[in-house]
Amino acid sequence: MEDIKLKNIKVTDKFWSRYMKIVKEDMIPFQWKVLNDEANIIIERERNDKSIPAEKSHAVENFKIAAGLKKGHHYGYVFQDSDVYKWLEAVAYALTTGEDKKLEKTADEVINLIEMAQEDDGYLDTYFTIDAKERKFKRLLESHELYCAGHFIEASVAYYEATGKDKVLKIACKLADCIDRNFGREEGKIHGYDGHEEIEIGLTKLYLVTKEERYLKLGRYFITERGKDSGFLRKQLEEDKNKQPILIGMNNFEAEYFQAHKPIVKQETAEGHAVRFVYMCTALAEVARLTGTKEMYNACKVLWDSVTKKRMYVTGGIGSTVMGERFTFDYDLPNDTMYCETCASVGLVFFAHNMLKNEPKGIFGDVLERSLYNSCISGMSLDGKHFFYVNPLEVDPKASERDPGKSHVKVKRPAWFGCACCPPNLARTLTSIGKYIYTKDEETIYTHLYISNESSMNLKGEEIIVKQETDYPWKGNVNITVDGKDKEFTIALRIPNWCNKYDIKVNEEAVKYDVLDGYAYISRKWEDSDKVNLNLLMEVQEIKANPYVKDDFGKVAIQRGPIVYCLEQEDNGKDLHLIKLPKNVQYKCEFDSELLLGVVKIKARGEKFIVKDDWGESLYSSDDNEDLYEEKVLTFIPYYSWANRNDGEMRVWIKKA
Ligand code: FUB
Ligand code: ZN
Repeated sequence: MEDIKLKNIKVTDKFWSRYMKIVKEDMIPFQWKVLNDEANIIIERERNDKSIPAEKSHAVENFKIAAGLKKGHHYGYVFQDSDVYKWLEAVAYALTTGEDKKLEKTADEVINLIEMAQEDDGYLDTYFTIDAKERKFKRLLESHELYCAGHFIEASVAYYEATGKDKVLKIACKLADCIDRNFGREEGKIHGYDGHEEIEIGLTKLYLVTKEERYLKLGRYFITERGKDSGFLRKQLEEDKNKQPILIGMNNFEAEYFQAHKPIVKQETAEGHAVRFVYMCTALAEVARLTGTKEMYNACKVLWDSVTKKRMYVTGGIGSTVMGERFTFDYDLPNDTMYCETCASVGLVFFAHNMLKNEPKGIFGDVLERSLYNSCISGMSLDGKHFFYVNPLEVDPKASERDPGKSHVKVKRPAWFGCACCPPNLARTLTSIGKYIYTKDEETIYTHLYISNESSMNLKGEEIIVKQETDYPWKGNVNITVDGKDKEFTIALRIPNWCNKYDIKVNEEAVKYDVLDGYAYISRKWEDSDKVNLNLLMEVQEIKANPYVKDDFGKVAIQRGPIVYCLEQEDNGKDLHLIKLPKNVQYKCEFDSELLLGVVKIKARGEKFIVKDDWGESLYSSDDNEDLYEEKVLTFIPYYSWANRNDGEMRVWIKKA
């Protein structure tokens, strides 16, 4: 199974084209200014922690210093370089789908700068080149050297594929060769791995574009090496004569935090830092596919189940606590202290996508869709200039302001963060949204996402044009036109798990199809302009969580199609915790073009608890008078669109009678 190349997919979708446009026209130029410290914005700390470097980004300046063009010291996190790399990757995808000479020139200049910052032996990392040459590869628990390298390699592959210019790829190969010389099983090399997975993803992509087996071997090495010696990361720190930490606080974490507590193929639960975990799984799934290693793919399935069946929020967010931005334990999904980092949702999308390349199963496509439409895009304001690092499911502005344990739960999206991993991560995902729509093998075109597009794909040596038109995510109608060239092949359509009733027609007529693992397979001889019509019934659904999710017991989340909804104070007044949905509540849906750039809002007659005057000043009472509720018309809005008006309370899980 393989991807369709991004350049062969033209997204024409109303919903996603707006995102792609806003990223290209607003977010990318804005982020470029921020990386150059020219944006005139306030950079916020992601939580109340004075040690977070937030005076400026300095990311481009770091490269200029490393390149010898400027004098000074490195500033920012040790992984600040990755902000530039993710920006470059987003630019590459934006250029793949539309020419922009000015943007390309800026990107070329950045690549020249990166080339100048690269050391003669291929080493590339501005922090170490500027301020800590003698500490290279000596503190991998904290250093993020291979993490940054992985991001650069990903960007370079994307830029090469977008423009055909190979300079960036040469820099990437030189860097990968440097890593290859330094790491591996051979005598004299470091027998170890990075504290933050990412290089593995980069290497699989570099292998695919260069066909150089060494890169796949190295990616596989990092995967098999992780956790073999679970003490590696710590031992390295102890052996380092210079005890000065590079990233304060990192060395408090145990091996499990870095998914290094046992070999990956032996790991059975989603543990540690959530972004690290999903990046690891993304690479694991891809190496499993590329090398045909069953043991690796089986491990992927076990880890997939752990994260999606026991540790994932209804929004597709992951990471239950701010303490280490990590997983905790099964069914521990608090709504108001959670983490749900935007990068973690983006990483879950990558993991799901790579699982789909191994095996087309609805469970992967469903999570891909859930995460994308909810906790990924909630990471960005509708104007594309403000971002969430953390995506809460319940917010009370008072608590965010006064409770030190909730300082990470922002009410408003900041313009930028001291740790700016999320905004450019989202940018690169949104500009490449097209690549998540399909995969294909020799016989079958799999449609995982319903997004209007025109694509061409090679099947059995023939160029097949597929055109998809839909009003998703607001309506469940999907029309697919296939120029089938009289070929026999199969089109597989994902039937989302939220859909209880659907209908498939070809050329207006009922057709025979088989359903397997969440996909409807239509096999036939396809002629030019054949039309497939899929109609997915999109109803409002009350979603319940497993009863062991303590925070959601007795509550429901409202979902319609792929979109999870929430209540905001702006529409429903404050004290959202007093609101209850009665039994047999009726929901009414209406597309409101004026609201939040056009959304389907959901109205319902709910109830609000009446706080009687006789409560007076008392905090507790033994009064057993009957509780009284008043009727209240509720307005639900899509979760992704919250916090785009006035500050206020928000909640996803609502009490249900
Ligand atoms: O450590 C690099 C990135 O910064 C992680 O992926 C994010 O969670 C943030 O901590
Ligand atoms: Zn992030």
